[in-house]
Amino acid sequence: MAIVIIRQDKKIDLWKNALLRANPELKVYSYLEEHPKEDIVMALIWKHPEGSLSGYPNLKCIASAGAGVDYIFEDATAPKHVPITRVVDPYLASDMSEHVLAVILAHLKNLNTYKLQQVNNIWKPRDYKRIKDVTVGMLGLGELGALTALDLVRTGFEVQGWSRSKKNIGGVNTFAGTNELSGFLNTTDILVCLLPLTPETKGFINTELLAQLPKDAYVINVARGGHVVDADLLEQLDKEQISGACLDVYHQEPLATSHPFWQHKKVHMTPHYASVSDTNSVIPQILENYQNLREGYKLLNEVDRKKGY
Ligand code: NDP
Ligand code: OXD
Repeated sequence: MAIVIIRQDKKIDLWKNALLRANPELKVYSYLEEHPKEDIVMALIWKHPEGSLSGYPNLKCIASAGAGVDYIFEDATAPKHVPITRVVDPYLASDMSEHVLAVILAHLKNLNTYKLQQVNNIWKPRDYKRIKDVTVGMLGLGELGALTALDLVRTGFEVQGWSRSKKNIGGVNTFAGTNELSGFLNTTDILVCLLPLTPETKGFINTELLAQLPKDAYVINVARGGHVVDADLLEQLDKEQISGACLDVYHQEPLATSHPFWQHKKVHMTPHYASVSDTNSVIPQILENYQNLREGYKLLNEVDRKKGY
């Protein structure tokens, strides 16, 4: 039994060393080195090259090293019968919550606008908003959305959330399903997207959705670039229906330098780093699943292939 790590960033050694520190007996390979493919039962992957998951006849688990699994479903050559697992980790959730809070406060206190003014030598005080007067609406109340919502409640915001199935989260006004979407959007001042990217949620943040938000609403997308129809968002920003957007994720990453988001005064960008799997914190669940494979037990954090998340 062995694990192969497949990812295109420079973190293969980081993950390999962390696995071996936790259990020096493990057989762990980088997909870039010579390795016995028939020994591999687990592929620990992040944004693998398309096609790289085929050719492992005994693969029993595709373990995403992050929360998102959309990139696995996008690879038509990835084996369809092998269970997929995702990361569920307290730091992944709390890092996201801290990022969202930082973005919201920067918006309420005009920090991005002041930075723009500063580089242009402009002294111009601007009205600011108070936390208690703002309603934040979370699209998605899963592992990350639910904690972010709770933290925002604790900070003093009015918080509401929308998901596929109805939730009961202390202090959060919850909405579910298509029928309750308009009511949720109409009362949301700051929209935060933490949905998984699936065929149902692709292009979800479009003209029709943005038009249902109150005028001057602010949009934060920390989920996937594919949730947003870029041209629609740009149009609603230019029409002043939307007052600004903070984006961490894009259709193409890194985003092409010619993309209008880069130069847009109302778009604030971060480079898909809102929340990143902490290797040491995540390794125990990977090893537990490796053990589960060995003993034939149920896998932790298995993705529902029908739902796509
Ligand atoms: P989860 O799978 O735990 O939660 C997803 C939530 O979205 C659930 O509440 C689910 O509803 C809801 N949902 C899914 N589909 C629909 C739909 N069609 N209509 C309504 N609600 C829907 O995901 P996480 O919270 O762990 O993560 C969310 C996403 O965040 C990840 O998929 C990833 O893309 C992104 N991410 C981004 C990071 C970054 O650094 N920018 C870091 C980590 C993750 P229900 O509960 O009813 O099923
Ligand atoms: C994730 C991410 O899905 O980092 O974990 O985007």
